[in-house]
Amino acid sequence: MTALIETLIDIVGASHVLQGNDLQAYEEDWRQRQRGKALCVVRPGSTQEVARVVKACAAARVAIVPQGGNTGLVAGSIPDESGTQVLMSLRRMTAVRGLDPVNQTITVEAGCVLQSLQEAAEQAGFLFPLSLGAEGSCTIGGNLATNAGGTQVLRYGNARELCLGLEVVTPQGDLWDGLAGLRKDNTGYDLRDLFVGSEGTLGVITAATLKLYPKPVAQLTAWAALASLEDANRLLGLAQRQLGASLTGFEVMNRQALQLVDKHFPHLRVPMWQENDWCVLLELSDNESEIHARGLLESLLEGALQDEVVADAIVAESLKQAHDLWHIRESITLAQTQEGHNVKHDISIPVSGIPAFVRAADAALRAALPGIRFVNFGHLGDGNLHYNIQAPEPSDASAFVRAHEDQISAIVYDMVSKHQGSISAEHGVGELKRHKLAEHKSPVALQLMRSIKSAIDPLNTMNPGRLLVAPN
Ligand code: FAD
Ligand code: 2HG
Ligand code: ZN
Repeated sequence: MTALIETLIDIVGASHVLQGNDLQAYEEDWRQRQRGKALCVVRPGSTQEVARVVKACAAARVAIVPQGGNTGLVAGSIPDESGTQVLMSLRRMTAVRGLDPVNQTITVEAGCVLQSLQEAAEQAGFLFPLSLGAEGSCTIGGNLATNAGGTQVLRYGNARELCLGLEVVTPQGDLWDGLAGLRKDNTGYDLRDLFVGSEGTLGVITAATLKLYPKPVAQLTAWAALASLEDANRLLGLAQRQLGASLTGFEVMNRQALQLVDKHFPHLRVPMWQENDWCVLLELSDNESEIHARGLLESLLEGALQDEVVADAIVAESLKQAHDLWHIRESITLAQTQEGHNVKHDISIPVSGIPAFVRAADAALRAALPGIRFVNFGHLGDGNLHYNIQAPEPSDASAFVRAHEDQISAIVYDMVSKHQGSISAEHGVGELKRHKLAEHKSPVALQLMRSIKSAIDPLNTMNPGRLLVAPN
């Protein structure tokens, strides 16, 4: 091991090979659910350095765990507890390599923070639409490796749909340059799509070419209160019919989610949560004018109020008010963290089935564990709900999660399967859900996934033990 560390120091320099006890930020997951121990943290500064590090680790049969912003919610970016894995942080690789305004693409290195990428696009008059609560610290490499979703998927798609090309270092340390920003390319298996969503198990993403969009002329945000998820689906249908592709976001939040934001961040002044079971945040992007956009949104909401689909609604009067409303939505995860450990389920169901799913899952869980709190929110337009469970009040949240997580998740995931859903809509599988994946994915799908893994990474050195568990 000492020889490997000396080789790594030769490649990236002594100041970029970190060892010792002060590696908590790299070794602990964002939710503080798990902590591993790395042999060392290596911080390459270029694709060539990544390739040399991977080659050296492969020669020594040492596993690599790639890490971007370490904001993942499934503990996929931290090492195991063995102290033998090299944690590779991509955070030094932040360059914007180029922007092609005619092709409407931008090429960036993997460690570029999502917000910096959005800003680089904006400075050139474009929109890079991927948007999520962790955008100030997650990296585009991590976004692609998890196929991240967020709040604009309804209109622009998830990270996969925004990606036109990748540069990847393979587990053998070879470089695949697939960066050309082609919108059409039918030359066999789609390698790009294989690496997107592979959670560091097939190689290290070092750069990407991504789609840009013209910046909308106007963006408006509305907040509406509703009595039920059925009404939320009705409003979604009306909005899709009346606004078409201008509808760029449609988020739901239940009362308990907003109550937690109100409790932990009272200065955010959450509207309408006390009197209503559900609230919706809607975003409209328009290429004509703000007056045009406001007219569309107001007529949608007036109709919905008249038909009693919504109980109350406001349209943000200024950019600041819109930003404040989005901030409330993006603060739910943090409010849940403040409240204590919780059980997360990032599920997807066909949109039409969401109300029935929530009714059935709520009833089954209430019967099993009276007093638990349902913190539900998410991207209703994508059929993606964060069906999260918080311990009853008052109780020791960590002890509750330790004692009941498996029981709760088994009930929820069985219900998801009954509703033809997925147990991971956007966060990925990582360490936390790999056993659940093995239970809920078909044997044929799992076998195909294992074949791909062993063909590309026969030594199993890329993020081993994540995503897939070995067959029994
Ligand atoms: P990390 O956490 O560092 O890594 C995630 C996975 O990708 C790991 O398996 C890691 O090994 C792998 N990986 C990282 N970089 C590379 C690379 N260069 N090459 C190969 N593999 C790599 N997710 C959503 O989808 N939608 C949301 O709305 C959303 N909101 C969030 C809000 C908050 C407050 C937080 C904390 C998280 C949220 N997330 C969300 C989850 C998380 O932000 C995303 O999964 C994000 O894409 C992870 O990026 P990262 O750079 O932090 O990756
Ligand atoms: C979001 O949509 C994220 O805010 C986080 O995906 C979800 O905390 C969660 O469960
Ligand atoms: Zn989400």
